[in-house]
Amino acid sequence: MDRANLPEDFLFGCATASYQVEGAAFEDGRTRCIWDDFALIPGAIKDSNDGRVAADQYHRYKEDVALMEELGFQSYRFSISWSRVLPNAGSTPNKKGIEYYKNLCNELHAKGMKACATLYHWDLPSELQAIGGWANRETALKFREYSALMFKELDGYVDMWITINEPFCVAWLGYKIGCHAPGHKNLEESLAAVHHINLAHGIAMEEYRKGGYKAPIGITFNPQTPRPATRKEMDKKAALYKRAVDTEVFMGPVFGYGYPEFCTETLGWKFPIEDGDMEIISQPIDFMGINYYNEYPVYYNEKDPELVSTAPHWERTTNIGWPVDEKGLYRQLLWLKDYTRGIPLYITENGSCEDDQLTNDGRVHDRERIVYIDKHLHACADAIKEGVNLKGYFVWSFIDNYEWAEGYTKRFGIVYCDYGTLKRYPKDSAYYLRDVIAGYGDF
Ligand code: IFM
Repeated sequence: MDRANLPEDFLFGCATASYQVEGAAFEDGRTRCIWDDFALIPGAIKDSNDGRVAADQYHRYKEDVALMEELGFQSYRFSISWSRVLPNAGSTPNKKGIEYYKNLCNELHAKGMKACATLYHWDLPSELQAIGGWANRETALKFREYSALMFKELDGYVDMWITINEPFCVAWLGYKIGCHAPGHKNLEESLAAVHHINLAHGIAMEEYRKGGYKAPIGITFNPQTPRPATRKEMDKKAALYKRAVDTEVFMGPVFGYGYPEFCTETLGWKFPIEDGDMEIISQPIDFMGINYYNEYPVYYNEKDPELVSTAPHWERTTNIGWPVDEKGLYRQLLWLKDYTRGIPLYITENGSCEDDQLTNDGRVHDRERIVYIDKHLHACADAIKEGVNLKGYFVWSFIDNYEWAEGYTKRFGIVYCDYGTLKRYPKDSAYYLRDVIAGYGDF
């Protein structure tokens, strides 16, 4: 990718999330979160593993930031562990936990990088799950206290804030499909979770604006924008239905469109909305984050309650079974340009899961990942040419990590983590991205 195809101020970053990389799960006052608990359920995690050690970034953040600097990254997106800074979901801040994030930001700043912090990337304190988690409105109210504390403590440290990462996964995977913590399969609970995660975002926004803080703040979605498998009207409708259920149910309220009619009228879903909620959720944000990995073709399906079934696709699949479809990103960005009314957009995650092998020379030759990233960067450049206000790209992930229900069986990093020694090995894709950022990545 020739950097000249992208705007001069285009931001290049790399991303991770607390539970996936930090480790130090019960050190310095951090208490349990729902992934510590979910990992104990037999069969919940492919390799029965948990995030107790992960990539051990809690102890190795200096080494990691130094490597990011060597690779030329301009920003690091990480997330904050709620139960590290407010143990037991209580009201007494944990100084050591807060200190960790201050040190991380200081380190990034010392190396000339921006700190991009996500408040919630799925590691809910266990105590809040005990009262129903996101199905209980109280959890969204507790988010006020947590977010207000972070804004106050990390003001001047964090350069870019993200309230929630992928509400889709929190509500649908956690409460309807059940493959993520807390592992519930209950429609009513999941509808409550949808509304409360949306509300938590709005509540954090309210606190942020009240505090008069200056760093830009937004939210990250993983918009699902499937394509119709055929030209049939019903397949075209199916693609829109799926987009409504998987995407607009979260983005709609944030952008002031409310819950999609397909959900409220056709499916008859009831969300536990109280007076004033929709105003709280729809306050203006400064930017939106997009996590994009794939696009699927869909058919209309009479039997499915949501009327959609996934059609076979033709593209190469990555090691997690996802089709590689950079044109899907281009199409999605053009749709988002109008839907978000032109606000700044960032790709806050994009990357590829590959069957990485560490060779005897300490290298990982992950050519497929390079091709994947390169294609998606071209899609970004093409979208920018069409007027999409895309401001940056964060690769997922900086380092191999705990891939949720897949445990450590799937690798997304541009840096290889040897889970035995915790030694880091930059993969070829890390050097490819270094060259792109420096302006020499054309191939
Ligand atoms: O690892 C996850 C991340 O936590 C959220 N977005 C998708 C990634 C790959 O599955």
